[in-house]
Amino acid sequence: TSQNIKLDFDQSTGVAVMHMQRPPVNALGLEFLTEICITVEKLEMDKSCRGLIITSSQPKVFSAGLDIVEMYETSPEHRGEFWRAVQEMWLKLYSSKLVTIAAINGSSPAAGCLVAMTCDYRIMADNPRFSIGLNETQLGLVAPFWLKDSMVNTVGHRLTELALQLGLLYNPSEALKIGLVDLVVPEDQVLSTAKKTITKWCAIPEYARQLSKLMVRKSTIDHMLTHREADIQNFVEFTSKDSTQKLLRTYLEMLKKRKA
Ligand code: CO8
Repeated sequence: TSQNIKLDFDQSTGVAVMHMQRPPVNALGLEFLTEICITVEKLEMDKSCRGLIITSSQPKVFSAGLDIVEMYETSPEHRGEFWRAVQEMWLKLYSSKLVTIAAINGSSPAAGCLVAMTCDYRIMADNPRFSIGLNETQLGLVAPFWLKDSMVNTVGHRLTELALQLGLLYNPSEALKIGLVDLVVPEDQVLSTAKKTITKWCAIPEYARQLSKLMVRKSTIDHMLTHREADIQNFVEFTSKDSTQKLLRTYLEMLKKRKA
């Protein structure tokens, strides 16, 4: 448990529940990303831990994605460090030997969807107001190649083509239909269903399951590692452009206004 994370670890089942609690919308800032990485690392080192459920303490939002404030009017050095942390979180979660389940109890745009897609299984609340997807292009941004790869691995090539270009956000039943989530349940049953489901996953012989997971994901992970530094440089350059900064400012203003 740290500032932005409440961790419940049940010693008897070996399952940890990570509640993201960074008000108001679990925006993934540098510090929060680091906390998530450290939490996952610690759980992996604990031999009694077998599974991790990721969920949100915030009402209506799983995670609003990257904290736009980290990219707006910050130094190139800061943005480089920030992007490395984004990559690190993806790497840690995507390659985790733990069983991971996303209990998506609210909206999950952009990097919120990224967090969900790193998991082995996704369960979403049936509230039609919630949405999930990679909406980057709608902001004028481009998802990195490894996020695109995660999407391809989840829903396939053709649907990724549509989803990424159009920046589509899906409601829960649409997300279920395309396989972006695996199960949709009533809002008050998301966590309990996740706990039931993870028990089944944890009953599979552990070593065989872990090796199988890695086998399926390895080429995607290796590809990211090969191009990691270039990806950071690309992000820093892209976010250094006046045009990108202008987009980010407009988007931040739109978010603030929307509320009023
Ligand atoms: N970063 C920072 N602040 C945010 C973010 C964010 N991503 N999202 C919302 N906020 C802030 C709002 O500005 C608002 O602030 P304030 O209280 O000061 O006015 C506060 O959080 C609450 O927001 P809302 O009133 O909008 O809350 P709602 O409950 O009505 O809605 C949503 C929640 C649906 C999550 C909504 O806030 C939303 O749609 N947010 C934006 C989501 C989004 O588009 N995120 C994309 C981020 S970019 C990303 O993750 C990946 C980029 C990778 C490519 C980069 C290559 C260059």
